[in-house]
Amino acid sequence: MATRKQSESVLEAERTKTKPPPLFKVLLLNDDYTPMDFVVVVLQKFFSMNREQATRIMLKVHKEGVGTCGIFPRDVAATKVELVTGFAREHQHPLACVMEES
Ligand code: TYC
Repeated sequence: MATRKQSESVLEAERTKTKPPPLFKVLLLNDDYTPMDFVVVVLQKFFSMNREQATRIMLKVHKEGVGTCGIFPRDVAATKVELVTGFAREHQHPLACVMEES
């Protein structure tokens, strides 16, 4: 039978080991073919941005090669990457959307 002290130290050991779940950045990469207007639509549709925010991020990606659309838990980020990639391919655009641990 564990004493109160013993069970408290087990609880403490478990609690101090617990890490917050990792977060992932969803990134858009530049390419020479995807129309600017299409990228703006993607940012509005999948990342809840207004037209001004979406245009700012699109231009950043266009000029710098990469830009962050948002930061999410793993499963949310993975779903966004799939939905954006599917939407781009449906419209025959090569737009690349990836995730990385942040
Ligand atoms: N470079 C593209 C063009 O000139 C626009 C673009 C922006 C493409 C952002 C992809 O993630 C991207 N039409």
